[in-house]
Amino acid sequence: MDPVKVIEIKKSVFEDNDADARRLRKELKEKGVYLLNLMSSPGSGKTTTLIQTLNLLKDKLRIAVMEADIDSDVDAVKIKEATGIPSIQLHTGGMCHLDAEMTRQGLDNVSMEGLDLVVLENVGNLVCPAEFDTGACRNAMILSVPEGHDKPLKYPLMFSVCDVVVINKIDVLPYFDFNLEKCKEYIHMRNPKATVIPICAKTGEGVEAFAEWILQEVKNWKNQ
Ligand SMILES: Nc1nc2c(ncn2[C@@H]2O[C@H](COP(=O)(O)OP(=O)(O)OP(=O)(O)O)[C@@H](O)[C@H]2O)c(=O)[nH]1
Ligand SMILES: [Mg+2]
Ligand SMILES: [Zn+2]
Repeated sequence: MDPVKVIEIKKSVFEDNDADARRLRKELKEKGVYLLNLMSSPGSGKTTTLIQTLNLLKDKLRIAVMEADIDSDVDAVKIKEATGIPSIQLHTGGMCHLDAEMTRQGLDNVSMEGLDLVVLENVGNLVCPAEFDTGACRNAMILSVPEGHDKPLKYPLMFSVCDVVVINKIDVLPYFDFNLEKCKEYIHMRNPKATVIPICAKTGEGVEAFAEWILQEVKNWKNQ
């Protein structure tokens, strides 16, 4: 297998990230490529969830993945090996989030021709990724059971900017005092319209609902 491409992202010079993000969204619309920004704390299961989900979608959509991390290429390699989907690694030069210009630098290294969907796995962090619009069409996040059901109360912005919240690692619910109903209530306090999807990325349980959410999103967006 060819080694994955590793892109060293440079710090942005743009002052107005919101304007830049709007510009990027418009360009993506013109190209017909839907960009999904996936966020969560480190280790909540972004890469594992993507492997399961993209394996369900790869015959229906043409997909590429951008894995953002401070260092290493392990996630891009995992995606490529487990799904066969083209995947590149973005190194953020120590930055703990991506903004629109940094996302654009990544997209410049993706062959966009004929593509339907690019998934950006953002840097694992519940705080500043939520503060920077990447230019994505939608934001998704994963909260895993060991993190606790109170996270929407403590990290309000992350939950208010996400259209879908995947609750991962439901296989370990018996070992934690995680209250799924309370968690849904807290998520809806932050974002009444958020879709909540409980899954176990390890076994694939519930993952088809997330795949279906993405598929419908891409279809609706293309028809807009
Ligand atoms: N028990 C259990 N473990 C899981 C599940 N999903 C992921 N894991 C494990 O959680 C760990 C972290 O998973 P990753 O998919 O690497 O998490 P990530 O969010 O991509 O991590 P970073 O990219 O480092 O932020 C791995 O050891 C996974 O095997 C699950 O549903 N249940
Ligand atoms: Mg990962
Ligand atoms: Zn940051």
